[in-house]
Amino acid sequence: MKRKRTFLATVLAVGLAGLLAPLVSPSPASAAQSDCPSNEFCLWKDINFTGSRTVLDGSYFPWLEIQGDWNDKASSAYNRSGNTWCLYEHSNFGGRRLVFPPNSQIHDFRNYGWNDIASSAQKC
Ligand SMILES: [Ca+2]
Repeated sequence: MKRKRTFLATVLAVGLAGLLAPLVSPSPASAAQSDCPSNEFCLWKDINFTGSRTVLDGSYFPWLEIQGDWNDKASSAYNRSGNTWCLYEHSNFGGRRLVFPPNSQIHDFRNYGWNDIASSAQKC
């Protein structure tokens, strides 16, 4: 009798795990987004926080190409910090500006006319 109850409990546990797994598994997009460390501002080369990622660990980036081929390449960003960050169209904070309030994100720069535009960044 005890054995049968254990078997039933196992079936129920496995069944529940199977039902809950899709609810707790992060989607690929959110998994990539969560790769951005806390208190940092992160850029991705592709939309939806995919492709190569860079962490702007600091506060002042007049030439994004110094980060490693990041000039005119960013397509999504996550500001996982309490600071406001700005991206700029040109190097040395020139041209148009795209503002990221604390804890904000843009999953597709195309929606803002900013795909592959950013050339510099800083806390602003
Ligand atoms: Ca540019």
